[in-house]
Amino acid sequence: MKFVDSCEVKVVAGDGGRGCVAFRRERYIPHGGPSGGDGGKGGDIVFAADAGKTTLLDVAISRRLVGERGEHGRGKDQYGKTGRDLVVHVPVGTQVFDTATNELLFDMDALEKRAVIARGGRGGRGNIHFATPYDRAPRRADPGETGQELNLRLELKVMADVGLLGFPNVGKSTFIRSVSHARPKVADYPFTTLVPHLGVVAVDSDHSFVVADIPGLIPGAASGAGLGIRFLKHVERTRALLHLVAVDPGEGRDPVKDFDAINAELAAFDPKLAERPQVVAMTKADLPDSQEAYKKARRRFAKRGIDLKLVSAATGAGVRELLFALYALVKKA
Ligand SMILES: Nc1nc2c(ncn2[C@@H]2O[C@H](COP(=O)(O)OP(=O)(O)OP(=O)(O)O)[C@@H](O)[C@H]2O)c(=O)[nH]1
Ligand SMILES: [Mg+2]
Repeated sequence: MKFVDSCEVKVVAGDGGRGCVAFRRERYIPHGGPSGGDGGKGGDIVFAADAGKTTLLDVAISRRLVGERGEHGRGKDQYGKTGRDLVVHVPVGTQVFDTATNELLFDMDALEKRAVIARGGRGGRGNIHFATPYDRAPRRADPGETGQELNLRLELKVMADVGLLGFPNVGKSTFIRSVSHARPKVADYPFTTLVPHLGVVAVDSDHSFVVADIPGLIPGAASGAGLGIRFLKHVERTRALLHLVAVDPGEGRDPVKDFDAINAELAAFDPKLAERPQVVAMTKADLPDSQEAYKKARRRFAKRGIDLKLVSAATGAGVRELLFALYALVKKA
């Protein structure tokens, strides 16, 4: 499935129906008076935040969202039917901006949230409303109001409690697979994960939090290296970050340097994000190399006041403690 997290779309709510000019014509009732009904209201454009949606793809494809017109009023006092609302399902976390002013109009930041994005026009009044003692046969009716029209930019920023950070291949996706039902692809090459994935982690039977797996970062990401920092906006709305480091045989990387490099990219993207509380853990504890490296790295992290954890998604070692530490941070924030 294609992941789209930003798009432009024009929304046009339905026009109101015309009011009607008509007169009552019945046998034995001369001068029956006006009987033109009102036009119906045009349909609204409504956005609904839907847990089942993960991409703005369908909105990006449609480009124009149009509401149904209200029916025109008719004779015999008949009012036109209201146009049906167009309900558009968008992912939770979609922000709606006015393209012209760049103003944030709506933030679909909660499940089941609904917002009327553009209002349908009111129906015009039919001539039954215009009779007066001086004019008992009015030939006047109002046209329907036009529906609201807006050019919008949609930006999806996924809503998660914890964001996963780390170099490619450190085991971010393996970790999220081991603690949730999320199924991002895992492989032994960098940039396996190409789009964000969300996983719900159950700490116990009634406490859970949401983790977002994002594509790996490398030095220079802020200026576009690797997959860049395009996906960092998806950890902007998290309360805490889980920063994973690893020592892979043959790659000659250093956990402390990796940690600093990624934090530098984070700060380049958004200094506020760099201050978000982080839990730091070394992965792949089951590999003998990791256990060796952990002892040294732990001391170096301790000097910075960081308590480096050690986990293995493969064996599950250390995972529960890590989840509790994260949950505590999420609760505190
Ligand atoms: N032995 C061992 N291998 C692991 C563990 N976690 C991950 N791996 C391996 O490390 C490799 C990379 O894992 P991924 O989960 O795809 O890494 P990632 O951080 O999501 O990588 P990108 O999506 O490319 O950024 C895979 O071959 C995994 O099998 C672990 O706990 N133990
Ligand atoms: Mg991955």
